[in-house]
Amino acid sequence: TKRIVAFSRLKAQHLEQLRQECHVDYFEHLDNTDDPDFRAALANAHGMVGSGLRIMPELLDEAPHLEAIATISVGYDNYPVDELTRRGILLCNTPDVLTETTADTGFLLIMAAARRAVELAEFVKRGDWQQSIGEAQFGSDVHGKTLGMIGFGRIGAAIARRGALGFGMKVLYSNASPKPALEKELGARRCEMDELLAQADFVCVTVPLSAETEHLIGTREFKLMKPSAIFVNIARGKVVDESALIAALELGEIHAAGLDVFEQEPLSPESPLPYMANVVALPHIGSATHETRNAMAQRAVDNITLALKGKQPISLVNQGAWQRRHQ
Ligand code: 8YV
Repeated sequence: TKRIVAFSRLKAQHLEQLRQECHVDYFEHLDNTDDPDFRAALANAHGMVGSGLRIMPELLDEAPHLEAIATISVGYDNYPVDELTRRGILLCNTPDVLTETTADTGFLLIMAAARRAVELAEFVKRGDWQQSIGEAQFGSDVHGKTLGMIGFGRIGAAIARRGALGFGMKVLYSNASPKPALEKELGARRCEMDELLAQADFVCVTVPLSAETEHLIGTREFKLMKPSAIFVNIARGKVVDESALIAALELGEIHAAGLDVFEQEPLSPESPLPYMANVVALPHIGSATHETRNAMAQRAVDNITLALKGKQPISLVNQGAWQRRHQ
């Protein structure tokens, strides 16, 4: 029987499904890969399932039998993809099942930041709602405005769909490849990122984190945005130069921000971001609903069990590793 290391909390039903096929070394809480029991399990493991741990290329030297990894996330910036492919180790992720939930979170941030929902809910909680609210509490409209999507993949498109079809928004996008079907469906227009930044009322980032997108948005980009712009990040914190974002908010170069992701997670206690009145900060809840986290775990379990049986997993990141193993 094959051996699997699982390093995230799994429901009994998922653990059970894994145990029907494999021997499972289960680490319910693991903060880093230094744990000696984890290392010992890894030395014999054929598969690995989990999320939230950074897997360094050197760690693979200690996992000589590893055939496949199933991450419980769509993003795979925590994994050394090229090194995995070189070694013929399959990397599987969980796309599609989290698209709509994550897009809901994106729209939640757009709405909350524009209408100042968190700040004003706190105002009510403090007992400060003594008379009808005035201009000092007004927000900005969302409907009919221009939504600029940086990245136009599955999640970006799902946010744009909400904006265009539900809120009559005009959609601009910057993306490596054109998306003619979405242009037709949503009336979206592809443009250079600089043009998008200058025109959008809402700038929303949905690109995956990679060497190319690290600090894609920094001082220069914030200066290009309208002073009334609302910036939303549901991708990865490192796509944005966070000190440039803080400066832009403080200087009034942009109006507000809605953030689900940060350069450091959990957020550093020193970060001023959650305390700024014009910032809505969430603790990386993009996909965090009961339904969707369940579907993600199920997908990861299906991926790893298929992979360890020598079958093509449902969502494979590195096709090159498959070719290395099976040709
Ligand atoms: C994950 C996410 O659940 O899927 C992703 O890429 O960001 C979240 O949905 C999170 O990364 C888990 O650690």
